[in-house]
Amino acid sequence: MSFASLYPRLTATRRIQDMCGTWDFQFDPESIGERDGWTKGLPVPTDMPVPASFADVFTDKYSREYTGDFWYFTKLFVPGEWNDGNLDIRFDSATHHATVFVNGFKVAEHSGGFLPFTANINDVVKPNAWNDVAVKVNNELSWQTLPVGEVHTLPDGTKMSAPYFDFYNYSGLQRKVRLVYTPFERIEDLSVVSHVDPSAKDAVVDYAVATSGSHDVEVVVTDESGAEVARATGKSGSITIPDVRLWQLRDAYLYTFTVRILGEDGVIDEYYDTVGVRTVEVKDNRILVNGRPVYLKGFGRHEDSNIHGRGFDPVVNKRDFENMKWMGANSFRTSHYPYAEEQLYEADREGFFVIDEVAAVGMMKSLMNFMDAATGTGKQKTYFEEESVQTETLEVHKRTLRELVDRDKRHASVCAWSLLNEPDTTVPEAVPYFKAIFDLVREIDPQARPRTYASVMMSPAGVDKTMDFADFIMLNRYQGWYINGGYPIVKGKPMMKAELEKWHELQPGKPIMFSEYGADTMAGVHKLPSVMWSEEYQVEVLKMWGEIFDSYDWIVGEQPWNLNDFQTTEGIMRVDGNKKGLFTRDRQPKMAAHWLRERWIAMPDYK
Ligand code: GCB
Repeated sequence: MSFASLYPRLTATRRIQDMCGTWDFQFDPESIGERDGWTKGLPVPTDMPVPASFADVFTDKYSREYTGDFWYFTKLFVPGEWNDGNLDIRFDSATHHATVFVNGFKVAEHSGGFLPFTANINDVVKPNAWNDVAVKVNNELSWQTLPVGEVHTLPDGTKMSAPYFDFYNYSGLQRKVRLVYTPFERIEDLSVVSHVDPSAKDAVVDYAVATSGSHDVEVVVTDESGAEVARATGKSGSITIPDVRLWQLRDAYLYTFTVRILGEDGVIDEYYDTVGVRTVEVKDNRILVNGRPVYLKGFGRHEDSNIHGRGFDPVVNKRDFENMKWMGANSFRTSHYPYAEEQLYEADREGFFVIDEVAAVGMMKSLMNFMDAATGTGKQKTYFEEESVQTETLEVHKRTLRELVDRDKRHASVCAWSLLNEPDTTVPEAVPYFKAIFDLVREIDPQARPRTYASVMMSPAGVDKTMDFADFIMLNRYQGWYINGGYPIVKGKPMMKAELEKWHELQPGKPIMFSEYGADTMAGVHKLPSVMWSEEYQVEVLKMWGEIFDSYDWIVGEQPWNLNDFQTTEGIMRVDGNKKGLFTRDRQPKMAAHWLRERWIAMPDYK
């Protein structure tokens, strides 16, 4: 539990000052910035928008591919009347490692590029004056970073990123930065757990509040019209919501929980968040929301767009939701890292089932390192056998999972956790590692949501050693593309069905869903008869998968790869990025989107 996990809110007692905009920016390839006083200002800065990834705003290769330390700098005016409380700078993320300095003093350090952290500046701030804010960021990948990768050095000494994953290593201050003022005695955490009895009119929500002081709290629940429906006092307890309206798939309803610390002279601190009342569980080959079996239709996605890179863009985000709704989708996976909180709030409001994935991607032999594969250097490396993975990486993974659950645990849309994407689960060394992270998530998630991981094709049923830990099975499979692509596609269906039946036999009672399948498709390429990369072929591949899914009633969802085309590291397998999108990178539908839309519109959200 940390204060950073509370999304910044303006309330009767809290203030927010937006720090987004144009910052100074400079690369620091020799890592001399700290020694040379860059914390007080950058020697030769260029302008850089925040939030944004830095890569695609530049026109030269060196800058786009830059790997190493780089600095952001801005001046922050801090209102003097805020000196009677806490002042924290809240970074919604900094990718991948950040050290924050205010007026030359180091105030925070954080690793992990997709989760928030705060820097308390009380001891160093100059009130009613301009303050120096410098952030040293580093985007190097290693076996101890999530996501996993390496740094290669070119003959001239320039570093480059070698990701073990198939998306561009965008980095920088890619989400919002804000100054947050809160009272000294403040609300630091809120968790909620719903209990739904489908035959009852009321629902009970257990809550727990953490504060930094000893005063008591009250919790007031209001409905969407703003009318009070329930209240309670005490830092933990149960609230009964009469005539409850549940949060349902694609039919969301959100209550607001307002928490107040009550002092002798009135309210000391106030915070609110939206809460959807719903349960989620796995039972008898089904995923149940409020006791009803769901069928997941949706996508693997990326936070990725032209020029912005992975910089949060509310306009692109809105369009993605509109496209998903147009498709008849009801779900998505945050492949392959935690998404901006704004996305989860939108999913809460729209009633989307989110599988929330941590950035544990690339835990795999480098045969699947797309960079190495593309350049033909495929070195055979293992992962879980390494001692440093079992110690250091495991600790990083656990800390990141704690931060993820802390941040996302209240969201009704967050219905399941994905703890890894495509790890090598063929080796016995994966087993203790999996046990440690799966046990941890069960222990720290108050809602005990189902846990899973995205299984890779090289770890099929019978070879995989870790599926016992997953509450439901999630498969990434590429029959019709990486296997049996083109004319031999006819072999794909029987092979996949044989594997599926084996999973069903080995893991009876566990629902199975597909979190990836698809085909690279160049928008505008049409071929009769179809060939790989044509729009016709993408339809053919999706049709084959539809027939597979419709053969078994224990298949509970389909999420093709990917909602949109997206940027990757350059290489012989990628034409300016991955083209498996149902939509182009500028968010227009390919032919297959129309076909899939017809299929999905006809399928109900609940089975
Ligand atoms: C996968 C990965 C995903 C890739 C995809 C592909 O299995 O999980 O990150 O982009 O395959 O298109 O190769």
